[in-house]
Amino acid sequence: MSSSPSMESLILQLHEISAVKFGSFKLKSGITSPIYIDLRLIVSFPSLLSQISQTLISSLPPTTAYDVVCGVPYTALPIATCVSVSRQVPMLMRRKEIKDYGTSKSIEGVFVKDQTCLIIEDLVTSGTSVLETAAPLRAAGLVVRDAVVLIDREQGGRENLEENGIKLHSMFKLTEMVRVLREKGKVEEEMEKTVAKFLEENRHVAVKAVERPVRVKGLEFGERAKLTKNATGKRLFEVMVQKESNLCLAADVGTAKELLDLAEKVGPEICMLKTHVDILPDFTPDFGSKLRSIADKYNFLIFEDRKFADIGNTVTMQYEGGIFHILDWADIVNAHIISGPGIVDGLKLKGLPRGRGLLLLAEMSSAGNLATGDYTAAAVKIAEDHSDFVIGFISVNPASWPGAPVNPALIQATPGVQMVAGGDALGQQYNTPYSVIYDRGSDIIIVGRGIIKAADPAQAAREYRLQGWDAYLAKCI
Ligand code: S5P
Repeated sequence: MSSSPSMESLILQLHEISAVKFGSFKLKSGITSPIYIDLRLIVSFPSLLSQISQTLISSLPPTTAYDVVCGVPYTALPIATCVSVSRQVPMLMRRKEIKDYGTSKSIEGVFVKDQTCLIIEDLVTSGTSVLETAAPLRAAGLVVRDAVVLIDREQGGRENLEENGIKLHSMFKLTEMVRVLREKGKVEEEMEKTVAKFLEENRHVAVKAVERPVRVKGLEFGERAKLTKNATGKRLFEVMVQKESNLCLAADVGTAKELLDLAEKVGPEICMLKTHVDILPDFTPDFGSKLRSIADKYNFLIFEDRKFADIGNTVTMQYEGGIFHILDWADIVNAHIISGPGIVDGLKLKGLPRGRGLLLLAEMSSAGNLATGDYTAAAVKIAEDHSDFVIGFISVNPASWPGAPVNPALIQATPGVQMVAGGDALGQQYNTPYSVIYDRGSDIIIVGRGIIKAADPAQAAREYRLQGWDAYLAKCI
């Protein structure tokens, strides 16, 4: 196959400015590559940047329809900007880090739900960065069907994106680029062969490492429901299957009224709603029964994130009494194990006769937390010893625990989930739904601000539910 003169000229110019180098380079993945491409340099060559942008957009099939464009941060941002300006197509920007102040938006720019967004990228290897940009765009209600890229490294990105409903269009493939450079006398035939061999040997390495780790087939939730000894644990598994949802909403809003409104909106998408009842200034004794009737209507469980941490005798009183009467309305509560197994005995005394369940905090999502190693192992031991009442764990990476996966009767629920990995200003650390469920071996994603702060929380919840459920299904195959 021969390349057009304009394409050849672009390839030669990229080589000329040293955006393409040959030798021996250690990549981020740890692999040593004979070719290195650094397209960040093109911002220093405005005429080349402009040519690339024009050629890139012209290389799309004429039938490709889009209302807005979005570049994958950061290298493709100037390319997307040039496309936007020259074609007069509005652009959106995806934040790599979500701010914890102001609007907390992950997408900047003006758009309308159901508009189609074209993703622009410089280089595709596994396709992960395109997917990381597509996820928040889709969560915001945009349609993403196509991505256009300058260079396809032919290492599985095309197939990976296809699986996620995105068609990849590339200006040229890595092998074409090297062939042109060899034909023009810029590289030796020997190097062309070395690159071809490297590509052959590493064709799907990136996808395997990033997206599809080899793993043992997971047991389905329906099967696991039969293994659990606790009625609430069993019900949670069953609700997940009935609603095809492994999404728990962390309803950390300002008032009880807002919380009940949100529960009405998001109810159809979730298997569980998590409260922090002590943050609600307008709490009234009928809060529990109001939330319960919404939970019954939409078939989800209520989890009060009380994080009990005291001695057994004290927690019995905290669970049952005070202003909140948590025992009366929460199906599930959770506890730290810092005080030892007595805390579980105390909570069980009150909770088990009412059919309630308990989650133990085996790990935490915040940076620098101390719930690691032996502490996590102790939580597993306590859970096993009380599996009539303990239904599972708050965890972060249960796939990494010694002897993982632990008892399949126990449920793993993981906070610190957003469409884009990152964190907030106060130490919270986020992973994506896919990595939490598929790579880290959890069952339930707990999502707060990713949904609450979205322009349309119901739509965002739907998107999280679909992603969480897809990842669960992938694990069962
Ligand atoms: O380790 C933890 C345990 C919990 S339960 N880290 C957490 O973030 N949580 C809770 O999950 C936290 O209290 C909050 O209610 C939710 C995460 O909210 P987000 O807004 O960061 O998604």
